[in-house]
Amino acid sequence: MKNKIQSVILVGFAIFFTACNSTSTKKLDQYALIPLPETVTNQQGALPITSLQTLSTPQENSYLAQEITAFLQTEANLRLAWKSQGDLRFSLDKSLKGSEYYEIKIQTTGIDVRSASDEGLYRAWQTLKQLILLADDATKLPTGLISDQPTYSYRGAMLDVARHFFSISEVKRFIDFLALYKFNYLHLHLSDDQGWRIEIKSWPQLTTIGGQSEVGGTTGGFYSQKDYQDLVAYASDRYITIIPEIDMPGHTNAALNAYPELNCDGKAPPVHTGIEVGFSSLCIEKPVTYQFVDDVIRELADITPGPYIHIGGDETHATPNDQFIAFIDSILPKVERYGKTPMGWFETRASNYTGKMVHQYWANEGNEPQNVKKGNPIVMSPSSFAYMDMQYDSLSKFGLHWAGYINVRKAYDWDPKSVVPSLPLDDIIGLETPLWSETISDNKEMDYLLFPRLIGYAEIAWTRSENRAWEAYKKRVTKHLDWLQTQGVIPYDSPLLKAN
Ligand code: TNX
Repeated sequence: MKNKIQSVILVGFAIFFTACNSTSTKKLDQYALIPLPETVTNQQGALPITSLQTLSTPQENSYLAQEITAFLQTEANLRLAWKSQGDLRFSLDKSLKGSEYYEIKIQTTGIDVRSASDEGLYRAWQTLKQLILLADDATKLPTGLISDQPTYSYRGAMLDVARHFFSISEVKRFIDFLALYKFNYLHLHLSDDQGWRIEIKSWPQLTTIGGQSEVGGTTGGFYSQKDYQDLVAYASDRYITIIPEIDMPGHTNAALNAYPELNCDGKAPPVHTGIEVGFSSLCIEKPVTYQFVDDVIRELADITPGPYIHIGGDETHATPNDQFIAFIDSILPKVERYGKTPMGWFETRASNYTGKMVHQYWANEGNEPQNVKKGNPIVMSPSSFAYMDMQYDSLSKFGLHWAGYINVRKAYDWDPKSVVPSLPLDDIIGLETPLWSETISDNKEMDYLLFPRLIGYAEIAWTRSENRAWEAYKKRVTKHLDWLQTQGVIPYDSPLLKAN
């Protein structure tokens, strides 16, 4: 009997301790944050979430304040009132270095977030958001300090809305994910052989005719300039800059179909709904081509507040090389004339343009052209590591595999500065992960290619390479996938995340 009582007491203690442990707040450095911050320091104690009653931000009615208020109401049932010295305080501190550097101090009485810029405060808020979303016990937060900053100033993703059209709301949903993972550029591939997606008022048939088609023969679509500006503003609230791309002189069948005069023979080629590339070219010799390019760049620059316009320039197999160089040399100054910095795929690196431009590396390895201009910034999108449209493996439902398969580990285990050692590494400003859309046409199909890989690219772009390790990342990304599934995302189910 005595023994029985003893064991009941022992079991009771065991249950009590397990219960305590499971409700005790996990330490700050045990949270599955992605991208992993530069430093996380634990302190004793916890902050009860309900003690957050008031919020302060540099501007009372900013988008930041609205996002915080709405999020905390939905996720934690808190109704924060704005106050100049709130319990949750976001403040600008010009003594801090680096434009996106931020510090978060969680104390038992409140939270202090500081950065030299509004952008830094927004990135910090994404970290806090993740702490709340990933908490085991959502009633409190562990105390401690986080200080953080990005490795790269350019952390981009690209969406091809030309092969298949994606609606404004589909793109906004994509932007929401980019924001949560601290991306700061969204490159929109707005034109290709299969469709032209942005209204150009001086050349209306680009969209009334060129916007109607897409891969597979289904109906495409296009953004009015107003739609596009709405998207730009939505991204800009989240400190994401939109980079519009008009791909030239190749990848132009939709424009050539809409305006026969842009063809050397004056005849419109048929609509293209397949996925072959490299057969179309604007007519390099005709003056009307340059009028067309000028109008397109001018209208695009007018509705694009960001610094860059991407002029494409890839895979121009239908344009003789000397003509290609002549064309690129003559259009890059137009971008500059309309107040923007040109960006181009790596083929444009052979241009004689002497101004500043950004080159986007994409080839498998070393397609460094002769006559290279060093010193211009490079964005890394190596196709065999960074292309989200590559299949994970031979069984993948969507995607292509011309650059090989990219499983979740391969997508994570590379570094922009070591993947192509022959490049001038100091010129590399970051990475961009493109999502070409030959094989996908809506959010659901897109999610399969995006997740989990997008999350890994976010970490490569932000977190220092010495702080990144696959085994630890694997555990963290699993938590994110659990959360994403509660948001309706069906990610690709990677066997690599199950293996020990
Ligand atoms: C190559 S990469 C392309 C695109 C295709 C993509 C498909 C590059 C600059 N051009 O036109 O959509 O492959 O993976």
